[in-house]
Amino acid sequence: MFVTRPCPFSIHCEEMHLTKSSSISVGLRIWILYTGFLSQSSGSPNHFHLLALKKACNPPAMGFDFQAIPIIDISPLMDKCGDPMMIEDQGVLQVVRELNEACKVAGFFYVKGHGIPESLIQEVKDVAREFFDLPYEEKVKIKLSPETGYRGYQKIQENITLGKPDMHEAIDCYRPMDSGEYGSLGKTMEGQNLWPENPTKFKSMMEEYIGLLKDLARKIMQGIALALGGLPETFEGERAGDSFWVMRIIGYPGLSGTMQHNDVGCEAHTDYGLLTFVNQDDDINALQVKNPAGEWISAPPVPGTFVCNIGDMLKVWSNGLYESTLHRVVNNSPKYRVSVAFFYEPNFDTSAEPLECCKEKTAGVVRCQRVVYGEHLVSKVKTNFAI
Ligand SMILES: O=C(O)CCC(=O)C(=O)O
Repeated sequence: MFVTRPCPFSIHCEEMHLTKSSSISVGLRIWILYTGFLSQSSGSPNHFHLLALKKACNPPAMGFDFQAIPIIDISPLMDKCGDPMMIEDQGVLQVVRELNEACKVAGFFYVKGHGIPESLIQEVKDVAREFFDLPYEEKVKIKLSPETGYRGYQKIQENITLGKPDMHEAIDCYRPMDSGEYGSLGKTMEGQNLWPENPTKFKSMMEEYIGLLKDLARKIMQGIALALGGLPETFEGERAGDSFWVMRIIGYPGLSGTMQHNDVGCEAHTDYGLLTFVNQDDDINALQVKNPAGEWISAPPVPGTFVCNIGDMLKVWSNGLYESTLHRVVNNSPKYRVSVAFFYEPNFDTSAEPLECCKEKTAGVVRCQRVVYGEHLVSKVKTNFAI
């Protein structure tokens, strides 16, 4: 469901035309000023820190051809979230700087120090693998269809991206939606999740995981809000306080008689919402990210981390300062690969449009058009399946 992108630029944002050298020099100059300011100030009031943050995070840095995905230790942000003094903490400021840089340059980053128990991260993949190991007759008991609100199981090649069937099977889940909850806007996505009875702990484990991931995402979004020059709670309340989260539990067959080298497990796409968390098998290198030069860069598994990437709605809110980057999955390993992708999304009926603080950074130029998240999601979901 979450992966058909007939046109990756269907979110209308004007591209930036900064040259590499101009963005580096401006960025460096402000950076030096900023770090100088921080080293000289002690006990400064919050607004000075906010001003410094605004300066540090100001210049757009698009156009760098990244070759690797940065790893960010977010533990200072996790510790200080909710503390009114968080923006005075040097550790938090460092995380905010790193988030800003990663979102501008790659749209992708790994997070470590996230606080989700490693045992749960592993168990979630283990129960997913147990489910995919079941006979088809068992799996299809929770079949995805328009009648189930596009929730449930889809077999290999039922998911369509760029008009081509993907070499993966999956269970798709969304925040439950009651009948009539969002009127005609929500009709397509109404429904409750379909959980398999087997493995028996599947539902309870996934629900615990979803609860923790929502909380983690909320905290990282506070850091991203600061990086953009906003207040920590920018993405709460009407924007994403009631996130229409999505989770895909995905299995990619390994190379075999039917699977050829370079068969694509999931074609190139961007994600739709705010922030994605990929929990991937530790021993298979399959996720690839496209850099501005058009090269596919590996996002190999890094134990103890999630791979994070920003989605289309964050691109809009950031007025195109942050990129929702194309990525794809190619499993050239002989092993079956499991990944669990959690998508932290805006509220279903939220209308995303460039934030004032982001328009300031583009001299008032509006680069991205307003988009209603639910409409964007439904337009994608309706073309994602061969069912
Ligand atoms: O399996 C992965 O590593 C990524 C999956 C993905 O990109 C998606 O479902 O949107």
